[in-house]
Amino acid sequence: MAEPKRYYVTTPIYYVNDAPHIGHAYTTLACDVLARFKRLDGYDVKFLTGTDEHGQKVEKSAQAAGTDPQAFTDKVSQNFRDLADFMNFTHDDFIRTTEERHRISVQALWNKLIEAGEIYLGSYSGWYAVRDEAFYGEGELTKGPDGKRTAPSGAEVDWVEEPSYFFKLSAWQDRLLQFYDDNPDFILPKTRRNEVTSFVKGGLQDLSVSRTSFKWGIPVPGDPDHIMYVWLDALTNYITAVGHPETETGEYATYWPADLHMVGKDILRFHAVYWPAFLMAAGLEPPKRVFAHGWWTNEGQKISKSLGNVIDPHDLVATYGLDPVRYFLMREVPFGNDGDFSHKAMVHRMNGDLANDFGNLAQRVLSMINKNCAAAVPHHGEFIANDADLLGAADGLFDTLRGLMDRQDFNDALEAIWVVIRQANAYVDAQAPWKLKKEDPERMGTVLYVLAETVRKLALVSGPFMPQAMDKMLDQLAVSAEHRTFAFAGSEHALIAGTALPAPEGVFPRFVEETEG
Ligand code: ME8
Repeated sequence: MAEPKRYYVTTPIYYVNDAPHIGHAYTTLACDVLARFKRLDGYDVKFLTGTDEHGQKVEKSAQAAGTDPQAFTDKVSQNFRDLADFMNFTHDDFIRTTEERHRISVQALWNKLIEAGEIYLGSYSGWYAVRDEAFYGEGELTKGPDGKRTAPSGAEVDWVEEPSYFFKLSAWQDRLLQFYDDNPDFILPKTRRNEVTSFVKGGLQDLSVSRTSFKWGIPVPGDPDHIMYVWLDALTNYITAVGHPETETGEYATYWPADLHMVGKDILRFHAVYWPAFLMAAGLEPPKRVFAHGWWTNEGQKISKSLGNVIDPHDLVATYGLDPVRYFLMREVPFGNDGDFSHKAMVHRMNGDLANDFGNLAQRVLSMINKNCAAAVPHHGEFIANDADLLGAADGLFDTLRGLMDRQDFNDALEAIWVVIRQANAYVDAQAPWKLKKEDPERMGTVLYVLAETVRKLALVSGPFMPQAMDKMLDQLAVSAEHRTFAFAGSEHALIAGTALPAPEGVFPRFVEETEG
């Protein structure tokens, strides 16, 4: 029997200490593009996002805002939810770690770890960075001229001494290395995989998994003076959302192990080292993949509140429009690398790739059909080699993209689409349908038909990246809603000659700089 086509993809759950910015939107966007792609390809998809609401960092932010943590998290979590709607994300679930389903799941996981003998009580004394919610060894820190120590991330650390439960991470070194060996694509991109394996080869310390010096967290079962370490709490969201602790039936049985945890490179260690160790220790399967993407800067500068250069996705979309922003973020840098946001690069993509290449292709084809073919899909005669080449290239995109999207290679996926867009524009120039109107109207019909079919395929395959714009393009080709999936991509579902088409309308606006005066 064929494998059921299922796909479970997750975003990190974001800390509710601050307003969402372009970095958060980026990670969830990548997941949204994948989720949409897989759905169009016939998969049963579960796409999870949400907010990470416990821990010292959130507690401190609530204090600074003069509110109690629950009211604070309610408010900030809603901002993340609103952003997801604003960005047209299609998550199936939005989890909050303050929900009851999550408390039950985390406490159940804790009990499994206790039963397995993987947790013991001791006391922690060492460095802790609230900003990263992470413990650091002395050797990892840099001492500044003022004597203050900072973590590799730049976060300040405090000395902490408190009773604590520990997870026996040190015992997992060999089994983790074996797991990475057996699953060569567990960590992508490859360079990140190497970083993680050398970290694990360097030796693992037992991990402190409870705190006693503050209260904002999930209590340790049977020892409520302790609350759970926020990362153990947070990571568990991925199984809570599929119904853990129920593992035999329901969504867990259907979707776990997750196909992909998408994360930024800053939190790879938690996902690729701690999380599989927790799961294996509890007798649960680790996820299939963790992809760590790169970091965005703004006009060459690190994005930070203190520099005042945080990019609010709302502003970006107000300036350029939603789909151009979605396109830019996925196209501008190879996924996995760091990227720089600049107005110049954004306008270049918008006017070059979108308005000139793709927009112009669709606009030319649709207006010629509108004028010369009585605003209906033209009839076609025999196809010649050039026609078949273009149609074949457009057909080939679906398989090419399946391969690239399975490796989260978004920018090459878009490049592959643009190769066909450029080929189609070259075909328009070479075939010059406007000249054929008098000389050979049947050939004109064939050429415009080939082009309309190509645009249909281009719009279908680009839909996950730019859903609204591509829907608009498919509307103009009168493709019915149920035919907008990859199952209907092939030529056997091609446009039907004689189908009336609405008046063409540009899909991609050109960005015009405002000039003074
Ligand atoms: O780490 N460029 O939450 P967080 C690209 N709660 N991506 C960026 C970015 C930037 N400049 N800034 C943020 C946490 N991100 C934990 C996660 S998961 C079980 C718990 C994205 O709010 C990127 O995905 O600090 C990064 O990993 C994430 O936001 C960190 O979000």
